[in-house]
Amino acid sequence: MIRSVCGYCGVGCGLEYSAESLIGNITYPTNEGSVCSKGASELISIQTSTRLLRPHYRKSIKEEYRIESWEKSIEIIAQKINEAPKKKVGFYLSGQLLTEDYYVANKLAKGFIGTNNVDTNSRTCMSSSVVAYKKSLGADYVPVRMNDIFKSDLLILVGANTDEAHVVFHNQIKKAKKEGLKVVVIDPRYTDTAKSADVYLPIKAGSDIDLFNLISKRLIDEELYDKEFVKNHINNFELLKNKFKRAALTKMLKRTGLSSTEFEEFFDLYKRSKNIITAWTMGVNQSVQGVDKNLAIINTHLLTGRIFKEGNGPFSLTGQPNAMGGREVGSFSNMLGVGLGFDERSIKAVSSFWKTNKISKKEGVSATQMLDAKLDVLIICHTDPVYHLPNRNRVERLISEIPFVVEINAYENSETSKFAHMKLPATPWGEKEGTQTNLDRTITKQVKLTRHSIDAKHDWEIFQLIAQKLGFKEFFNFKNSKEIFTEYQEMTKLNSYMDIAEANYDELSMIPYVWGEKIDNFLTPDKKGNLHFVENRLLSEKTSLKYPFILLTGRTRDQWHSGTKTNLPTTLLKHKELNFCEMNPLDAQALGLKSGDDVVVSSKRGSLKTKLQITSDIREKMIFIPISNREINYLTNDLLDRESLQPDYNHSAVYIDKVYELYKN
Ligand SMILES: Nc1nc2c(c(=O)[nH]1)N[C@H]1C(S)=C(S)[C@@H](COP(=O)(O)OP(=O)(O)OC[C@H]3O[C@@H](n4cnc5c(=O)[nH]c(N)nc54)[C@H](O)[C@@H]3O)O[C@H]1N2
Ligand SMILES: Nc1nc2c(c(=O)[nH]1)N[C@H]1C(S)=C(S)[C@@H](COP(=O)(O)OP(=O)(O)OC[C@H]3O[C@@H](n4cnc5c(=O)[nH]c(N)nc54)[C@H](O)[C@@H]3O)O[C@H]1N2
Ligand code: SF4
Ligand SMILES: [Mo]
Repeated sequence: MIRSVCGYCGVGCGLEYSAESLIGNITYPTNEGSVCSKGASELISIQTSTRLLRPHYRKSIKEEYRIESWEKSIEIIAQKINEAPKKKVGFYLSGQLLTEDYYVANKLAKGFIGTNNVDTNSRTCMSSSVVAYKKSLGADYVPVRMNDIFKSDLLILVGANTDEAHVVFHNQIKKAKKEGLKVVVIDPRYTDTAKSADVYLPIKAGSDIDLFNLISKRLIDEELYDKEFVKNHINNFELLKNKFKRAALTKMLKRTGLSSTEFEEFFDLYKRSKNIITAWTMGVNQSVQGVDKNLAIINTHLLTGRIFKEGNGPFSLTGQPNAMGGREVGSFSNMLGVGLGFDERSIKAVSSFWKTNKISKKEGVSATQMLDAKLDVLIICHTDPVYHLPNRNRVERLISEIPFVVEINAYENSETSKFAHMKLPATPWGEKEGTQTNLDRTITKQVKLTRHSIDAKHDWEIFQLIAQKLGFKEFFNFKNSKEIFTEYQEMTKLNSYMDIAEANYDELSMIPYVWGEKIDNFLTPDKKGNLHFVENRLLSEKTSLKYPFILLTGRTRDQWHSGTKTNLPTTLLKHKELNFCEMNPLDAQALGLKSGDDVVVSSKRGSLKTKLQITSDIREKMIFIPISNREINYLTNDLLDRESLQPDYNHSAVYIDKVYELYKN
């Protein structure tokens, strides 16, 4: 029997592999033996016919790919990097990479090539939370653990569909409910998560700031905040209080679309609850005011002292298996590494640790702006930006203009591969080993379960080969992932609050290590939490007569994003269609549409075809299309949050047309 960990979502379930089958690890703290359909089928996805098995190269994207040797491929990459000005080289990474992959790529790019254009798809996912945690708590630190729900009285889920996106955590929520936990779900869709809640608030998309400001204002007005805690541990209270004096309560409530009875019932439960956790995901982060939405939520915890206490806290749930590991390594373009930035002291410390003098002081470009940076060389690893970035027509145009694009992928059927010059085959989950950090700071280890495909290489190995070809062999001579993890552990010592050096690599698949457990106070210089006054500035794309619907996008339980791993010919993963569009019965009636109709959905930027499903689970004037429809981002707008640079995926204005038979042919 071998123990490993699931490579899909941020819950990070422990697995057991024996006699060629995969089951949940019963002794594992976060899942206690249970797994969802994706985890259970992960072995099948290694064996699909769509695996990328050889390096491929073409000089221009108009040509067909042909098979190339590893030796020659790496030589071409090194030559292109050498020819390009440093600031014209970019690395587009992923929250699905292992910590060791992230570490080698980050060290190579920032430390030795001298470009800080290293960013990750996590920019589209939880960069708003990273910024908000830093502003309010003083560091990117998640102060809640999953098992805190068993010590809590109230769990507020905002813009999070745990029933489909964090399945095994959702099972734990149901268990905690039996022990008395109350659950409130705030979502414009009556999701399966909402159906299992005690209270459901059908909020209008984009109005969470109003709702949480209402809570904060009432806490202050009714003197329900923790005066002692605020006095001793919190900055900016008077400022917030004064700003709220002028806040128009009725207008705020109106914008949420909730009735005052709905709000009062909820607030009553809030007042009666001793311990409260607020957890959120993409309904909050993916917004042109994603940081502000996070801050509005965090404010309620700072006011009531519901932080750094068991069963309490603001809990951003990460989606990808190692999005947290990426944050820890420091793979955002505005971070150097291990929580350090580009100030002189940090650069000095990291330069001396890596034994280099090539680190640039200038922040790099974010993933959401990398295609605008007129790069000469773009290396994309373990992610599919053509599929996932907003406003795809624009993305396709921009990526086509980059002279040399390398895609490192374990599968051959990504959308990005249509725009790359070189494709390099990576070993996927099951064929490799390395560490990942789940959504509550738990570091675990994936281990190798099956034979390694002959011509595929580990992601870190590919970065190391590039480094060696560029002449940095002395600094990139890792024999295995343990050696990389050990060096990374040493580096984390540069940051006083990261106690990752205490983890024991050899034990991690059996005994996970949770870092940051000793942190029990704010990490700001004055050790105080910062309140921030934020307001809904209504910056998202507006609906109009021509584009009357707001498009919401999101996950379904059995599909993983673009589906290279989950869109399989197996009945295990068939819970929902890949391509559908949910609409409220009243809207459908007004448009003369019925369930099953083929429709075209269009925004100002593009359109796609889909099939209508009529359901009262969605509010009027909104539609929902799952991101398993690979064309989803032809519709979405490319507005970004000004601080986190995260896209506003959930607020695009669209219209719908029926596809007439003639048009269909
Ligand atoms: N099955 C499956 N699980 C996954 C993934 C997957 O691809 N498939 N991906 C993983 C990843 S990377 C991530 S980031 C997580 C995402 O996890 P979730 O964010 O829980 O997943 P989404 O389906 O995007 O759900 C977002 C919810 O926000 C709601 N929403 C939209 N706009 C608003 C708004 O303005 N306010 C509020 N309050 N709600 C709003 C939507 O209706 C939707 O129900 O899932 C992870 N887990
Ligand atoms: N409209 C809309 N767009 C969104 C979102 C949304 O909610 N709505 N969500 C955003 C979010 S939160 C996220 S996280 C992104 C996700 O978007 P992506 O990261 O683009 O989605 P995936 O399909 O998971 O892409 C992972 C890629 O890695 C490849 N791969 C699998 N295993 C390996 C391996 O071991 N090594 C390598 N090198 N490659 C491997 C897969 O084949 C796949 O092509 O989408 C973002 N885009
Ligand atoms: S809940 Fe997430 S980590 Fe657990 S088995 Fe499912 S996909 Fe894997
Ligand atoms: Mo994500």
